[in-house]
Amino acid sequence: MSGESSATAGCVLAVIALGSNLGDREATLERAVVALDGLPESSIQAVSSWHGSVALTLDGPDPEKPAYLNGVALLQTGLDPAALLSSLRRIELEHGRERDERWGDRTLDLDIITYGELLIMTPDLTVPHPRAHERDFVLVPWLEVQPDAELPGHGRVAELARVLREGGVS
Ligand code: A4P
Ligand code: MG
Repeated sequence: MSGESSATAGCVLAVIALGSNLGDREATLERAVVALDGLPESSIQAVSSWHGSVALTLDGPDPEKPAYLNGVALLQTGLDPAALLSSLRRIELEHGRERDERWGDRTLDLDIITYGELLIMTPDLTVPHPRAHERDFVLVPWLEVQPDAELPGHGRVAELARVLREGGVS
């Protein structure tokens, strides 16, 4: 990873959530991190460990489905949000992602959780990710790499994770 010494790294910190529940999940996630680090004007600043989680489907958690590995990466980038999203979709496709069913099983899912402090609401992109605040598989790995993180519009990530852990509604 090129880290802060990268001469081409941009100035916005984007929080990227990674998930996989098909194939060699860990290898796919590790390769995705390398691909993220190789994007133009971008460098990975930190990567969480991989956390196992029960598949969340449109009908709720489903332990019969293949389990996920999830994690979070901090990416410093000069790409604008639309360019970053299309880069993520390309990396997903390069790792065997097929889109047939919403919240269906996938080799790789890459979501933009935050892009600096920016609020975005276009047909293609909602940032911050509208479901991040209620997902322990996003919040817990995010805290690992950024203990003082804030989710714009929702507050401190540590507090959101605590509420989820204690079974409350955030
Ligand atoms: N899109 C809008 N905003 C964003 C954003 N912030 N980041 C659009 C990335 N994409 C964003 O996503 C559909 C469209 O969302 C994209 O084309 C993009 O234009 P998709 O990846 O094609 O489909 P999806 O992931 O099935 O849909 P969605 O609604 O994004 O799903 P979620 O909410 O990301 O949930 N269970 C576990 N345990 N772990 C998981 O990681 N992930 C999901 C997907 C479901 N269950 C899970 C997990
Ligand atoms: Mg997605």
